[in-house]
Amino acid sequence: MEDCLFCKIVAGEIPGDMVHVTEHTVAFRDLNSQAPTHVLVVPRDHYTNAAELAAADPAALAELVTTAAAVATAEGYDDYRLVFNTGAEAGQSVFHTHLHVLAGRPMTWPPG
Ligand code: DGP
Repeated sequence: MEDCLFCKIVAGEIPGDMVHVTEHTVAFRDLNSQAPTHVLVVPRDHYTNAAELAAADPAALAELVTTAAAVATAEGYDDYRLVFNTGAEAGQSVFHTHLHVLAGRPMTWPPG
């Protein structure tokens, strides 16, 4: 999709610090890291948010989660937090589905 930042990272048009790549997903480090490990797992195909992806391609949504778990394991963590921000008020700033993987520090609840 034109003018989508994460589509451009998936396509290699903008550099990303890749940590894991599968047929359907790409995982790269978040530029604005909020934890010792903060990785974004995105589908190669463009969907606006997690619910849209789930409706269109449930298997691809599941692969985001299995990829996230593989990333956490590779980074040496059993405990991690997965976050889908959906909508600007919930903190979504890039409108291409992405799963945040956060690990390496204690997580508080409720989130801010
Ligand atoms: P969200 O706010 O949930 O939409 O998360 C978007 C994340 O994307 C945010 O944590 C910062 C990150 N981000 C923004 N621009 C870039 C970029 O150009 N490269 C990388 N690696 N991450 C980015």
